[in-house]
Amino acid sequence: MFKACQIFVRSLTMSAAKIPEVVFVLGGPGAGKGTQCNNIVQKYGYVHLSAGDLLREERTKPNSEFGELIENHILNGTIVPVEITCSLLDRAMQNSKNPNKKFMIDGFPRNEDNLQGWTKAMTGKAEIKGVFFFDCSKEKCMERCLNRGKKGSGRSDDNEDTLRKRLDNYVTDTVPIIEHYENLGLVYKFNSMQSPKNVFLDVQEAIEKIGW
Ligand code: UP5
Ligand code: MG
Repeated sequence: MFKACQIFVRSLTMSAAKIPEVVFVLGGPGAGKGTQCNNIVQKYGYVHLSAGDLLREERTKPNSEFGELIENHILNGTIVPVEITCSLLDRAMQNSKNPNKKFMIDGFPRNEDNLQGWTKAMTGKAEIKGVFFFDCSKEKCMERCLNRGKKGSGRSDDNEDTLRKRLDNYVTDTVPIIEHYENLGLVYKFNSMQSPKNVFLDVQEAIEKIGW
């Protein structure tokens, strides 16, 4: 009888447990995705998962079978196959100790392969609350990343050659994904050419709108 009660209570708890909520954070290289996610972490305590950071971390693991492949993609500004990125994101979400279950997924999905892969693997496992789109000119993106490189970001892709490729791939691959979510009414667009402080004021308004 006691055992039956335990199972009943556990199943009640499981059905009441909410699935994680996700906001995708998109925009060109240097648009300020990471900067604004950090602001959100500080003010709201939500979880920031940068797909790029997870890939860079995986790349440096000595026993990773994907290290070389990831580095080649990063250096060429091309996009890592979704199976790798999505499994890193899924694992990071599952391992998160944060009780909020509110995740900002930064820099993903960046192409059709990412979108299809996420839909296949994560439907029913996460709810997409919105897409934050940081809109910034190509020139500004280039300038910010080059400055960051000069200040010693240590990122192998903060150089002019790779940045041109990153920007081209952003326009060809990622902009259509933003348009896809725009058609679903999920996009919140920010003018990311303003000061970081003013961008964050707009971000806070959007967070209120989605009821986060
Ligand atoms: N800065 C920020 N906001 C500013 C503002 N409003 N005014 C003035 N300065 C501002 O900011 C960049 C710099 O600009 C900083 O110095 C900051 O102080 C300043 P940051 O917040 O870091 O910009 P962010 O948009 O995060 O730029 P990042 O370079 O990280 O964007 P990317 O999208 O290029 O990089 P990411 O790490 O996501 O991806 C790197 C590579 O990984 C990709 O090219 C790809 O090869 C690979 N990748 C995948 O394959 N799949 C994925 O899903 C993700 C990545
Ligand atoms: Mg970033």
